[in-house]
This record gives sequence, structure tokens and C-alpha cells, in this order.
Amino acid sequence: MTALDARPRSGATLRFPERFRWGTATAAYQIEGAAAEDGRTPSIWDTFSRTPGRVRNGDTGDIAADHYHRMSEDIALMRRLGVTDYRFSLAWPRVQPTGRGPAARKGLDFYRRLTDELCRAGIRPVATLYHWDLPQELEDAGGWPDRETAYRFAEYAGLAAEAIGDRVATWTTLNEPWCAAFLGYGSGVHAPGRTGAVDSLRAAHHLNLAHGLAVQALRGAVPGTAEVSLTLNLHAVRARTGTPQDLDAARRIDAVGNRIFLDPVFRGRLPEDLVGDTAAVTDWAFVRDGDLRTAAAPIDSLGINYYSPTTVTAGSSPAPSPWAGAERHVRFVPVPGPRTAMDWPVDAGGLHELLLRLRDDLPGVPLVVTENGAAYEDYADPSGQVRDPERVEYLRAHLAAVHRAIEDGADVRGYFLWSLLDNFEWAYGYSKRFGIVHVDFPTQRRTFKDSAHWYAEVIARGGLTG
Ligand code: IFM
Repeated sequence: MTALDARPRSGATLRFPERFRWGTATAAYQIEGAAAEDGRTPSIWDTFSRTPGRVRNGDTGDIAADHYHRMSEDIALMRRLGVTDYRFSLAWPRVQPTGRGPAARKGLDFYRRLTDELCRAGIRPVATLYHWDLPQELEDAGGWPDRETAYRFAEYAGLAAEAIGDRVATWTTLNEPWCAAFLGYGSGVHAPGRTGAVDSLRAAHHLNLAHGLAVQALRGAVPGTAEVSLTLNLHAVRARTGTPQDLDAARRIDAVGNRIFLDPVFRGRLPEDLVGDTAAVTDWAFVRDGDLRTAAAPIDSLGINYYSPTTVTAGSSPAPSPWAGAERHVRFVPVPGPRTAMDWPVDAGGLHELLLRLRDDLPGVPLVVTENGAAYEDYADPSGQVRDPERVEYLRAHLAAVHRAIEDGADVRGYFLWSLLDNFEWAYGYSKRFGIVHVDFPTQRRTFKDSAHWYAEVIARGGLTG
């Protein structure tokens, strides 16, 4: 029996389970601004965005969507949407400015106010501890390729839990550690912009270790009712053909893109094929006894961020590549069909595939779609409306895929739309808009796009009309 079987069906409506969580998601550096206020110190993204040529148009997160000063207004937007949950991240350099030692009271006060106001609004706070803004001081000391960073992260997790642990419903240790490790230290297109296969693998391992240590710190500090989770951007990887070479290319990406996190966290081991694939790069001697057991500390759910699938064939990828050990064996193939403004294919089938794979591989682990959404070229028309029919279509198709996965037995507990607001889209700066609320950055005026009105209706109905 699936979660849907118990529910009455009404006509063509795709109804979601009664307790399904409906949310939106954001991240600190992408929306907060106030980069130098109340004791916050630079993170690797402040440094990176100030480095000429790294971020489009030289954009930075200095002001972003000014959420630090407009938090109440933004919670009012969430109330209008009717979301049950809000997923945000804490800025580590705001909470613990040097990445070591005591917390900054004013920085923590911001998150106290945010979580208080969310609770008053009846919205569950879902807090992510790391969405890529490593304090620059820790990067200067070696960053994620250095083991010490994992211990620093656990200390920071403890400080955050002590301050707001009584209000946060779900804690997510890391957001998309694949991006932090492989875009940050492999291809260098994300902060800190380093390029090195070994460093990217070391970073991935230390992120797994940091996750496990943070789970322990959280469990010791938060009420038993709080959930502890991890969010991965799993790759829905498809082989272009069924030839052994193409299937091997897909296996390699699955190893270094997915199982490098899934296996340590859920099975307490490294994927054997990954160790073989990367033998020319490293002997993995940086993995110490007990690390994988630590990484496998039990968690309550897995978050999945999904935007589009990936198709691969045998070949090679341009350097510097984020695919350590796979770069000379795999070529990424563009597929025909609709694309978003990021040039990412629109294909909701990939989300359904991923959810069923996790249903099979991780029985008993509740799943949450912690990010899904799309960037399009949005603008306010002369009447002040923001029409975004392509985004509505994208969201509808992906929510229908989630519904289908639940019907097929996947235990999906919630969906968080990325993103509440237009924001700083990393190396693309403000040139890409993912929000369902339009932000006019010069005035900071917020306007519901059509997709926001549509999402509010979906939430109110508890599902989609067929
Ligand atoms: O904006 C990002 C987010 O920070 C992490 N996941 C993907 C989103 C879109 O690129």
C-alpha cells in the first residue's frame, strides 16, 4: 500500500498525502546580503565573487535580496503562499565568524528571530548548516581538503543547535556536498576556485566526515523530535546507448557523482569501483579508521535536489573537470528538447527515476525533494505582472513526477520549491532568476510571479488538477 492509497481521490486531481510538506527553499549567501554586518566575516564566496572574472558581471552577495533586513516581509510572502515549511541556511561566518571558537551573538540573534517568526507564522523551520559559505579563514587554513575543517564544522553545528535547536524542525547538515567538493576544488567554477582531482576527493571525504560528526553534535543537543538529514544533488545519469562503453561511462558518473556520498552515509563504506577508477589519482590514505563509521551515523531522511538528468557516452571531458577519475572516460551529451534559461534540459522523468532508485536502494529512508525549480527570463510587464508559464509547466510536470513516484511506492514526504526569491545564482550572479517571487534588485520590490499564485493554489488544494 502506498501513502496515497488511504486518501480519497477526487476526479482528475493528483492529491498528495495528508501530511505532505509543502515548502520553498533559499540559502544564506544567495539572499541575505548584509555581508559585513553584525560581525559577519568573509566567506569563500565573498572572496571568489570579488575575484575578477569569476562571477558574471562582477556580481556579489553583498546586498543580494536584502533578506537580512526584510526577513519579516519575506515570511509574510511565505504565509501568502501557504507553505508548511521553509528551508533556509545559516551563514557559518555570521554564526562563528572565524570558523573557530565562540559564536557571534548578533549573528545568532538573526536566526533566533527568523525561527521565532516562522514558528509564530505556523511554518516549520528547516535549517541547513552548510550551503557553501565556508569562512575564508578556514579556507586559508586548507579548506575542505584539510581534515581539520570537518571538526570545525561539528563545533559550529553544536553552536547553532544550542542557539535554535528548540525551534528547528529539521536540520540538514550539508547542501549538495558534490558541488562544494567538485565544483569548488575540482573544476574551480565555484568558490574557492581550486582545481585538483585529489583535493576534490579529499574534500568529498571530509564533507562526509563533517556530516557524520555534525549528526553526532546535533543529536547531543537538539530535542528527539527534531529530524536530522542531508541533502544531495544526485545525478539522474543515463547512458546514451546500451553499449558496454556507454554503460561504463554512466557507472563512473554514478560512482563519483552519487555513490561517493550515498555509500559512506548509508552503508559506511566507499564504493569499490570508485576506488579503482581513481587509483591513478589517490590511494585514499586520507580516509582514517573509523571515518566511514562516523559518516554513517543514522539520519532521519534524505533530501534530494533535482533539476535535470544527465546523458553520457564514452569519451573525455574538458579540463579542468569536476569528475575525478572519470574525466578521460566520459563525455556529456546534449539531448534535444526544451531547456531552461540555465540551458538545462527539462525532463521530469529523471526525478521519477531517481526517487524509484532510492526507493529500491535505501528502503526505509524517507525522502524529501529539498530543491526543484527552474530559471527563466522573467520580467515585470507594464501592468506589473510577471508571467512565467514555462516555470508553471516545469513545476507541474515535476510535481506530477513526485506524485507518480509516491504511487509507485517511494516514501516522499515533502517538496521544496527552489526558490522563494530571485537571488544570487553563484557564478551566474543575478543573471538567472529561479524565484517564484520576482525581486527588482535596485528597489528590492517583491512581486508574486504567476508561478507563485499557482503554487499557492496547489498547496491549498493539496495537489494538482489533472
Ligand atoms: O541556486 C542553486 C542552489 O544554491 C543549489 N542547488 C541548485 C540551485 C540552482 O542552481
